Amino acid sequence: MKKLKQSWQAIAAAGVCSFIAACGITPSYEQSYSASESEEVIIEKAANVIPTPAQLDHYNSEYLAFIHFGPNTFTSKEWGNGMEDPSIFNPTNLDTDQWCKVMKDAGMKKVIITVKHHDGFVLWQSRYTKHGVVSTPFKNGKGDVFGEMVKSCRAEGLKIGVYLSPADLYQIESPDGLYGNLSKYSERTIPRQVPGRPFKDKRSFTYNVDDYNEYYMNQLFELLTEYGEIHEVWMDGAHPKRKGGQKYVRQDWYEMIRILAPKAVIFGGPDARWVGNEAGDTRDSEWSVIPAQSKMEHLDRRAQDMGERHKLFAGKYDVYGKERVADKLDFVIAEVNTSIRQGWFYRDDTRQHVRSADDVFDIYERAVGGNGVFLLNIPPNREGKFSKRDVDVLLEVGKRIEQTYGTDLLVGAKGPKAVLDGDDETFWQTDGSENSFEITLPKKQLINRFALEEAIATHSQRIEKHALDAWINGRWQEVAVDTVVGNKNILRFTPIETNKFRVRIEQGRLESTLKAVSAHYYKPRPAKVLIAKNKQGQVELKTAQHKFKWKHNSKAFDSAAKAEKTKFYYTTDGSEPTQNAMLYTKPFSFAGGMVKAKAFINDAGVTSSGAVSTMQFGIDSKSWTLHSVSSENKDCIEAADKACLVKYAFDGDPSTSWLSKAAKRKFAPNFLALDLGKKQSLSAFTYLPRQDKRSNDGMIERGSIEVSNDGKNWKTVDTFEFGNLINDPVLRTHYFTNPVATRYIRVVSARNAQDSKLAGAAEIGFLPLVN
Ligand code: FUL
Repeated sequence: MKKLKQSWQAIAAAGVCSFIAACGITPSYEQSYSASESEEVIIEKAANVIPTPAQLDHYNSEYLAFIHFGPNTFTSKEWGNGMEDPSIFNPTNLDTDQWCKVMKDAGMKKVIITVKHHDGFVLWQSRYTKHGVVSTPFKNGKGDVFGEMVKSCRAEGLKIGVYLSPADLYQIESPDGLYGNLSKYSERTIPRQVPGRPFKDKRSFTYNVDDYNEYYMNQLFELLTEYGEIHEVWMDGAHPKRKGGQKYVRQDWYEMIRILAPKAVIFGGPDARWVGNEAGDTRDSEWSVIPAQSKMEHLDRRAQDMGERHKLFAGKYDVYGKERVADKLDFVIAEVNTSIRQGWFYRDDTRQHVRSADDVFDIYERAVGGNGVFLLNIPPNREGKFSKRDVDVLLEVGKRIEQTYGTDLLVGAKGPKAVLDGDDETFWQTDGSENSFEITLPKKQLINRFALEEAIATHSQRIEKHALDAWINGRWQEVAVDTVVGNKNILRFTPIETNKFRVRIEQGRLESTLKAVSAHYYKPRPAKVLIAKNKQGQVELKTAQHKFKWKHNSKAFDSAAKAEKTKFYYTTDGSEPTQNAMLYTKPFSFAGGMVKAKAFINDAGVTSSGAVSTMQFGIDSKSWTLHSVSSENKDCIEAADKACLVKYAFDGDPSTSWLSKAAKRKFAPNFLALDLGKKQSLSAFTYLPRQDKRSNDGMIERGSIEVSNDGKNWKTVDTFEFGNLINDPVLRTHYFTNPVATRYIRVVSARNAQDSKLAGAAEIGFLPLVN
């Protein structure tokens, strides 16, 4: 076996020809290419796309905090409309010291804040708009939320990023708004000088821009020059609305950012990308080297296989299901972004679901240990603080990260020095014949996590398949098989006791490298309880399965899991389940309402409990009948099973959905009316948008609820609004202002996401009024 110990400076000095199969292709931040090149050349190029220093730093940040704060915090909306009165923004006790201390203690390294969300409201004292903190009672209009946060976080050593939404509803909706105002492009100086507000930074730029692009760049200038080093600029791709064919001069934005914030990565641009969902899901194989386009408008990728060989060979990439031709291979890091709460903004401290520590830790391991970074949103409350529920989870996760990954159980082990010396510049490399190595620990250890890191800084991401064996009962046994590694891959498995590991690289692009490996132990906790209705309509409690990506093949590994004596306790009155609550023995009938459940394990007299699971069940839809519907798209060709029929909106199956035809007139909107069988008392309307991702049509963003006692005369009792349905198509709940008692109920759509003419639903439901 050939073991290399090379620093990357040495490689540069030696020239790359000795390290890659063919000469001519040198490691670079991007490689131009086309599908007409041979597969061999394409793979060689892909294996030589490396991250920039800013991207490496981004990877090292690993666990990032996201802060969504603004008018929506005070209106409980996911998306504002830009016309909110700024005076509603009034945090009574803004405490950014608390945010930053908690984030630091939680193990986070960088924080990104919505200095401007889609509503256009700005959290700093911008020279270029009054729609922001300057027009609020907060500190008599003199406050600077961003400035305060920067100060607090610098004190904790946290890096800073800004979310500056390109979409801007205030600039769209207000009469003198700049967004899509059809202004002429002309040479303009950035920043535009404003009397009485000189800049300390005397640099300036000239760009050919229209009013809105100038506005956006002026604000970038303020943010990137007046608050110290900025490490990330976050450009969200969502657009609740567009106007006037507004285009963005993205390449100019990027150019200016590179100059003003050379250490920053640009999200939604050349450096970092959305993982493709907001639920904390991760890909099985996350490739950072992907086909791209030099003049890319916006990087928005949901395809699961975007970096796989066949995608590279095809020379194409998908944007919302549409194929574009690639002209380069680029290194773009996946950011797994999700919220600790249901929704991105704070709504309340009673109903809004907060993720458990188990859940957050699980996402952390899949994201950071899946060649990505983890961006977790914590929305401050109306006081301007993190609520206790969020703080408790964050600190618990921080503790678990430290306990698990703060100790490397391979310390003192024997094996290739390059992977054990903690030196980022040394690495082990396959040499074509010997593709594995062994590690011997000083003594047997209990281990259930094994982390591997490729030398991406010099050798890109190359491993396509690898496996881990452990010496158990006198022979090698495979404990994990996985695909890519990249920056870091964490293999998770049921605890094993061993003193010897073997790492095997099964497949790679050219010769693959590893610069570090480490082993860890995560104390197993009682599993999460899954609460769901079975086919008979009864509530069933089950143990949620860990999302381990591989299947081990040794029965011996199961014994620990089997020894777990797990019992489920549950409540239906909203209280926290304890061992005095109801003991689950078999599926039970339930008329609707809230079920909370928790697993308890009694092991040798010691009791441990898992996270609380909560499930809201609506009233039973079995006795409902369709009263009327505006239209159903019977010819729908999107699914062979005609998944567009109206019955699918209340069949209990989230994978099928109703899709209407286009509404004919504004005043004849799409609707769906139900006969609930008998008069029922309801507290909320629940809406699950289509889940199939084939198109964004048919998601009801705004609408009303009408009721009737005779099925003929209807009365509007409430209106609802759901933002961000396309990117986050999870179940939404609208609690009625006043409880509703009715037999007939009608859901009327007033606006569908992206102004689609079609309404639709995967599931419509109603929560019962529980006294
Ligand atoms: C989405 C936005 O529309 C949400 O409001 C949120 O900011 C999320 C991070 O990105 O696309």
